[in-house]
Amino acid sequence: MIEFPGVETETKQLEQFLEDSQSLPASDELTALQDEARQHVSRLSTAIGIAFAGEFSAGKSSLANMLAGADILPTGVRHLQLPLVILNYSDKPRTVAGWWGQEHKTFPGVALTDAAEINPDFISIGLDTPALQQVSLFDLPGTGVSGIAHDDTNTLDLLKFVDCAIWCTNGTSPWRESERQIWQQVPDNLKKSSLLAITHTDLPAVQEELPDILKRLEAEKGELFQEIIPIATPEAVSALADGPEPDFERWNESGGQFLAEQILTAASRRREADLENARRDLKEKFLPLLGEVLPEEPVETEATDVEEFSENAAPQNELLAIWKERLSDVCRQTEAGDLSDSTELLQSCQEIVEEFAERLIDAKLPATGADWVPEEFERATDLLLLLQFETGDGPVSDALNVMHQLGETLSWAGSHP
Ligand SMILES: Nc1nc2c(ncn2[C@@H]2O[C@H](COP(=O)(O)OP(=O)(O)OP(=O)(O)O)[C@@H](O)[C@H]2O)c(=O)[nH]1
Ligand SMILES: [Mg+2]
Repeated sequence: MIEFPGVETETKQLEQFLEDSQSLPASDELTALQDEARQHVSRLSTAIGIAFAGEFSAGKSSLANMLAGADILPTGVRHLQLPLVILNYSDKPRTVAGWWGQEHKTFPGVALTDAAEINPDFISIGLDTPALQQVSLFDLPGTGVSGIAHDDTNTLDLLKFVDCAIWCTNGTSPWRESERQIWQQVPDNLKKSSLLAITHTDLPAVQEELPDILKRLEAEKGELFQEIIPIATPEAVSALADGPEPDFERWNESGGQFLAEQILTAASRRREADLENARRDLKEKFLPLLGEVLPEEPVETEATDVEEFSENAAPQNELLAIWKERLSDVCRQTEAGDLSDSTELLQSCQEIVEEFAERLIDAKLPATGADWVPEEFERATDLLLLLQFETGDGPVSDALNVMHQLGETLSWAGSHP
């Protein structure tokens, strides 16, 4: 379902730094750098947090359930009063009732009612759903007119724990003044990676008004949201549950597909930013301390730079040589004007990665512990496909980063003893 840029290469480099730096003379500066490296490792191993926020009964829990692929969160007006509920990954299903700054209580399995009875500040439910390894879903209590949520915990405080938010607004009375007032106080960088979901668009009255609603909200959007997405949640849920194969047409029409894609995009971008930060610190702070330097970063501009960053991937090995050859072809085609737009460039990159994903299935890689490499190429294929549906300069620059990262992976996996 949701695929992300791999973090294995950077995590390995950070762990290697932590191991190798143990032999350096102790100093406060070294301890501070090691702490920073540990923070990067922790950040890269933590799922991206996605909040579902909005007023009472806006449809937050229904959407979170849909994306988790499970009917875990209660929905409807009469449901049990709940604090923040987090759906995250766990090998074995378990429920934790948590309090800020106090010891938590754990229940085996999904035990929402038992956990809610002891009045915790938050409840976290661990499920073995693979997608939750990448994203955690935060179902926030509904805000009222005052913007105050359950237990006086403010929505704005809870939003500090997440990387992206989906503000759910009920299409029957969308984007009220009370919602606007809360959202305006959200930090700008969260706004940039957040979506406004207009729910209940399956209702005829909402459908009728939708063109006007969208016109008004698009005019107001500005920097408030990355995207505005109408969604008919019951339609999307039943399209997914329709027989052995989902009903893709209904899934599309309900807005489910676009919403899932946009969440994926926002979350992948956040992960890419984490990776960029880790790479920068590795290159500028950690590795120079050990006398090593990483290959240069890709230049984040146009297609003609592909050749430039392919040059930086060293040392030579057979797979890497073919990889460089393919990238040079793309450069030549770009320079000759054969790739007329960014979609064609992204398609060419996707084809190359697909070819390598296949080559890698049977390849015996010389590096030890390189079993994850074919999977990284598989994931990159999906990501490059998704980037073709985006607009603007961002996708090309994201694709170049992905290609650079894969080149580094091949450089390592194909040449180490
Ligand atoms: N027709 C229709 N009903 C919806 C939609 N989304 C949610 N609902 C219904 O609206 C009611 C409220 O949905 P919830 O998902 O519980 O809303 P919530 O925002 O989590 O509510 P609170 O947690 O109580 O604040 C439920 O009866 C849902 O079945 C939608 O897109 N269309
Ligand atoms: Mg709810």
